[in-house]
Amino acid sequence: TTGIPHRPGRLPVAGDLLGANPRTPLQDTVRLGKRLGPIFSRKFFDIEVVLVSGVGLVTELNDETKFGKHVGMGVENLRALGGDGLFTAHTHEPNWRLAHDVLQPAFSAEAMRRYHPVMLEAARELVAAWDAASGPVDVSADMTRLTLETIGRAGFGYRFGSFERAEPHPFVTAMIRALRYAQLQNAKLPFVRRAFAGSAAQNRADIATMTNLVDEVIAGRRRGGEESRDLLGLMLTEGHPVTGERLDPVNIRNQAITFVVAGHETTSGALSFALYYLTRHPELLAKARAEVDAVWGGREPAFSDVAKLRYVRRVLDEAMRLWPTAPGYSRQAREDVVLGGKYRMRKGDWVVVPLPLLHRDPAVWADPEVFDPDRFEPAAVKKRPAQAYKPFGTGERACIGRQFALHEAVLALGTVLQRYDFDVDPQYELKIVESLTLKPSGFTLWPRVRTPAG
Ligand code: MNH
Repeated sequence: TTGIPHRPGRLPVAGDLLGANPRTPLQDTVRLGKRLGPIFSRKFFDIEVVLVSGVGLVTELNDETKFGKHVGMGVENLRALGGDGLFTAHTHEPNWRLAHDVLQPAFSAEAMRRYHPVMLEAARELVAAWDAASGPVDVSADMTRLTLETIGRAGFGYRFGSFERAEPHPFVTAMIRALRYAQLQNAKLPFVRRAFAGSAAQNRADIATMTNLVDEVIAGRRRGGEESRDLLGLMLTEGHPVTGERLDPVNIRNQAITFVVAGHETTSGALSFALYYLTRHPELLAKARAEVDAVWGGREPAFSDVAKLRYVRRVLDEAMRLWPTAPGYSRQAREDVVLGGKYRMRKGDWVVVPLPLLHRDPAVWADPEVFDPDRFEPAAVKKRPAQAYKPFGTGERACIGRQFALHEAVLALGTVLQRYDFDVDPQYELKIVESLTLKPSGFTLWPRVRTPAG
């Protein structure tokens, strides 16, 4: 497409290869987008990707009559892992609609009520670990422990035992490598892929590690025969609400892997970023904690207490504005269209929406780099275009786990604010690792149990 800005000094064959770091494709895109504006392209050899982040253009892209989800870039590379599971399925694959309809009840308000006790249980394990800490803890690692225990128990009745392990669970180690491998398959130079992504054999082994674990969990449930209305229970026993059609065993395995991965990796990052920003802004931390003290007092929250933490929720919303941990999605034209009255797209053409840039669109957000949870006060939200903030994606392919993630995250953040003061490392500067998702790297805090008077 002509007329779309790109990095100055594009090379005839290699394109925009210079200045691209295979470890940080998203952060490179953000840096570039701040200079190039609401639509721009990046080209590597024979592939040119168009990135769209202006709110006007994104509003058009989010119109479901004109565009739909494109399984592309990182998501397509995950098909080896997720197959036709919900996240990696093409919308036209019959298993997408079938699984979506079968699993929807697992994400109802009533279902959240059932998950609340196991979410509390995981939060208690985090608290036990932090109470025992005799020095700084790795925040991203512990948030991953928390969210993995939560999805394991709420979804599958399975304990990974993350808090009893010094190292991450083997599932997590395999998953991180597999996600990074998928991300790196976008690199066009074979030696870059080899140097950064690890080998295809390692990737096969990692996928086998994850597959074997979910196969074991599923087999255990089938043997045990007990009824449960968790995710796995629904997949094994429920048919489609209208047709009665059931999920097949291969698809159930794909869904299980999908839900363990999608169900913890992004929530963990969101919690970590929220704690990063709160501990950098003591006045905001004090405000959030005052809310927890006022609403929860010294008690453990009941289900209905969680949603009452309006300010804590805004802290998470604002953290996901700056660093949405699933940092983008792709949209594909259903028919020939002209985007923004200017950019011709044929049926099937697709573009990427880099969310950190949408969430910094200067046309919408004043001082976009400033962390300010008050941006999510209802009056402020009402004044913004509806499509300006999309951390959970858009349309029928938007995140099915949104309520699950938010209940879990508000509960966990409230719990640690209620219980701890934090010693920060004043030297730390935010460093973000990318493995399709985003997380703070090397971010530590020393949690100190608050004195009762405080
Ligand atoms: Mn989730 C889809 C972000 C938590 C399960 N999720 C998406 C998409 C985004 C997203 C963005 C759309 C991607 C695309 O269009 O290609 N998800 C998040 C974030 C969090 C999150 C930022 C936490 C914070 N997600 C969760 C949790 C679960 C989950 C928790 C499960 C328990 N997400 C999914 C599934 C899909 C999805 C499944 C795919 C849904 C579909 O296409 O039908």
